[in-house]
Amino acid sequence: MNTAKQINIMIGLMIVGLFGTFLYFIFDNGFNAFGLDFEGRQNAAVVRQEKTNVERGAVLFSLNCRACHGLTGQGALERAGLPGAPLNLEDNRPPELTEAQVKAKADRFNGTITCGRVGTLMPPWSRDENGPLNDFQIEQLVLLITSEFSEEGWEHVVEDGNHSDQFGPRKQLAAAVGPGDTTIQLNDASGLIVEDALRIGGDTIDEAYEVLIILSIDEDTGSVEVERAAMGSKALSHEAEVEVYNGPLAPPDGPIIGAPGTVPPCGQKNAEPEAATGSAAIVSISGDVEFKMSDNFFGLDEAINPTLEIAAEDIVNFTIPNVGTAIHNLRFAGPDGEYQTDDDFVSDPDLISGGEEGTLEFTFGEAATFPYRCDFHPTEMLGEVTVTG
Ligand code: HEC
Ligand SMILES: [Cu+2]
Repeated sequence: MNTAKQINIMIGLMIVGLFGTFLYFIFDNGFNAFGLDFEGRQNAAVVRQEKTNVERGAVLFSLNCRACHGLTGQGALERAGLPGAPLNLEDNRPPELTEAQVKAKADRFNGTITCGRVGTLMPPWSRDENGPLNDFQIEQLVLLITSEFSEEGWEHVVEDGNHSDQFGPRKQLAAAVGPGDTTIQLNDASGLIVEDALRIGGDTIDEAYEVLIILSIDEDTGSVEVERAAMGSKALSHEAEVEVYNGPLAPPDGPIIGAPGTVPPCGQKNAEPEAATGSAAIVSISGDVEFKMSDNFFGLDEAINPTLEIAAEDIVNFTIPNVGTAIHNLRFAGPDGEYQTDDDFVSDPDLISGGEEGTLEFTFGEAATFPYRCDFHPTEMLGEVTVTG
């Protein structure tokens, strides 16, 4: 072998070696160029870790948070009267949010879960505040809400919840149920308890469910007398053989965190005493009106939750800034006096986060009186509008 050949072989081996190192580098770090996107070994590990944490957050949520925030994490959007804020929202995660926005939300949610929220039912969860969860578990819950894998996480919440709400042995409807029926027929009515709640439907996030309260049980025939459309749910039709679940738990009705006279956690400001001063005020409005939403009341100049007076045919253009931190909205029941019906007037958007602003154009042709409210705080943020003829 002559020297020239040896040199050629050496150069060849060097090139092979360099190329191998390059391949390993890509394998380790991932590669994203020329429109190619290869997830490296390190990135894959990070992704796997995040998915695992979201999943753990889902299990924690299903154990601790469902009574107030709902079985799907959608709060009042899932069922009227649930006190917890909706958490399962596109607004709370990518791609809707940029990385910086996700970070800001995550910090705020971490603070809320750690310390609770003054003036609401949201309790403090961290060990430092005598709650049951450690910092890492709180971080996993925040990831459930704000991760790019949140959607899978919420599906996991529903699956996990359905599993734990299953009766053993499983219970099913023995016959179809119409929305007006007050007796349902089960394959097996053993083990049920009068006054407990049952749930029918809700197998997936998008499937609505109804809550029924047990009034009496006939174990021999499997027939159960029920109160329909309980706990803010609506009466639905149910097919034969669908699963009947146990629960849900009713949300507790107290204590309010940092209520006047108590010490608020984490040095939060104490709840503002109810600013009930002008609550009976009647305010005549027309044209452009700023109707503020605070935690948790509507404010128009000095008046709190005022009775609004609007002349028939007048057009009122509401600007509705949310100057609080909770989610709010504005909904007029419309002339039928019922919420969630076709003649409602609802703010656009129908869910306004803290710091954001909505609008609503209101006009109605004849004399009428009907209520308005915030869907998320229906017992605190409410009032009436009188359209004068
Ligand atoms: C006793 C009822 C209750 C329970 C249980 C509960 N929450 Fe809440 N949560 C609330 C209420 C009420 C609010 C505040 C709603 C508002 O501001 O109007 C809230 C607010 C929040 C917020 C802030 C949302 C936002 O958009 O500002 C987060 C995050 C949250 N809860 C997470 C959790 C998690 C996680 C759990 C379970 C570990 C949990 N909550 C358990 C009642 C509850
Ligand atoms: Cu509100």
